[in-house]
Amino acid sequence: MLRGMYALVDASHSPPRVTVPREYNAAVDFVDRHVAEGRGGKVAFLDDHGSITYRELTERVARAGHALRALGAGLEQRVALCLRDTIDFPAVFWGALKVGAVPVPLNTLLTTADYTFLLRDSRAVVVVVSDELLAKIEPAARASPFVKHVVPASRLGALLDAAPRELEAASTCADDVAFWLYSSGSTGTPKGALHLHSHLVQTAALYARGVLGIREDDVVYSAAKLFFAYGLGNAMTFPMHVGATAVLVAERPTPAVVMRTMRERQPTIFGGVPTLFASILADPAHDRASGSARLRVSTSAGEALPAHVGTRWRERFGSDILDGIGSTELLHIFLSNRHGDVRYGTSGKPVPGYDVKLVDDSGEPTPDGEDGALWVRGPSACVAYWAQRDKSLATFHGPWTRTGDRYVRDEGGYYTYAGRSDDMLKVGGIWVSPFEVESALAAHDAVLEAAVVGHADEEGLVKPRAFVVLEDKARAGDALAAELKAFIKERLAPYKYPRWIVFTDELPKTATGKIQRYKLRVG
Ligand code: 3UK
Repeated sequence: MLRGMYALVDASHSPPRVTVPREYNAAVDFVDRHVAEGRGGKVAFLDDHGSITYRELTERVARAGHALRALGAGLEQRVALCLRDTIDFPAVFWGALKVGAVPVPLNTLLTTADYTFLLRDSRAVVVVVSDELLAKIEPAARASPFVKHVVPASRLGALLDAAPRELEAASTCADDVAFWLYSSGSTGTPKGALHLHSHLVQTAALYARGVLGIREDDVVYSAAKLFFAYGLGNAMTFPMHVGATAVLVAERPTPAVVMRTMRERQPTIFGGVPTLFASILADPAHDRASGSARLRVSTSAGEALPAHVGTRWRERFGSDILDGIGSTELLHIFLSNRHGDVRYGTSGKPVPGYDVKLVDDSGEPTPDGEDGALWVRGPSACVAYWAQRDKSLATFHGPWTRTGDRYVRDEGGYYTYAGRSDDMLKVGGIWVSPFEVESALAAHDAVLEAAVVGHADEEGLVKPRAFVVLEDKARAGDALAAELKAFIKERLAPYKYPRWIVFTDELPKTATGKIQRYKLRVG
């Protein structure tokens, strides 16, 4: 009976042929299938505390599904996950999905104010949270009229042990909304991207198998956490599609933590972001010998990988980095470098199964060598943003998604990143809205107004730089700059703070008073 519930993937074609049955619950395909295919004894995940086989995970997922349903998470209702990377994440994510509830992973680095918005916007009825994050989540949960239960991860064990070990999957269909992922908006308001049950197998087949070439004997480690679409694919859905093993680490991925994990776990595939690759390379002691001797390929996404970082990594680590661009909206990577055809400094070529186009302002294709707006079409594009009609209309045009990125294609067909068409910044691979940082700066009583733009650091990677106009010019100086940085770190997710503060007498503005950020970007 289960047979007909799996997606069929024929990876011998380009693009791989993916057939998803109409009646389809992704948890059956990604979790239960492994036991049915005789892979039950294989380790699915290793985390800081232990490991779990596919058989044990199947049981854990079933118990989590029962427990969530008993707590009031019904069909189509949201379950928020504010979890560090441990085995609890896949257990709760798939448990929710299997009973037809909708898991919503949340960025674990945010503030109570952010969570207050996210819990209300998603109307999550259950929140599962790492104990360390409980203090930030609890006030937000209390402020939401929808949350029925907040479950600290430390209570999951007892809760799951008390639940039945077998669970019939909710009879969802391939086009049902399966999970949401939030993406930051330019005004600072996050947008919930709605993804379907069929999307996970599409990204796994087209990108992970078709381009990355993931296999059953791989050990995957992603420094990008599971709550990002990038990490979710890297360390959960991709390895789980082929029955590989994933390494999960709860700690912040500092170069030391990443190198220690490489050494101890010997991954064959590593997923990182440009800032991390650059900071690992900054220490000459970091190389293949002090890392994983089994590393065969790494991936980079989130922002463009500078060419010199790729070439230096290749020299030092004896394997390539495949830079590829993905998005929360498309779920994973749709334009990428590939094995044997790596052009550092570019995002490579379209992932077979996705179409991209570069267009000018009137929607006409731009010729090779000229930059244009990047649009993408593919079978994993989210269907809309939750309850944001205007933003959905501005982004989704029939089967096409506007990425907001500008790209140039050369005659060889390789695509090179050429900046954003809005003011949004990618910092360490994570969105930062200049508007949000400016508003937070303006809340400081010394600040009259502020403008925030991207500025390249010594590695060529963008970080926020603030131009600040003071109420009283005489206060300008290093002491106030340090105070403003600390002020932002306290009020916003810390990665959003401006790395440089420039005091200025006035900001360039249009006749209508709009800040001309582009004028501040130069120099
Ligand atoms: C930028 C890149 C240049 C680009 C993501 C892989 O980053 C991911 O999703 P987000 O929604 O951001 C999407 C935006 O980030 N970007 C991402 N990768 C690259 N720019 N080169 C790159 N290689 O502006 C894009 O529109 O946070 C990445 C897989 C899944 C993802 N969600």
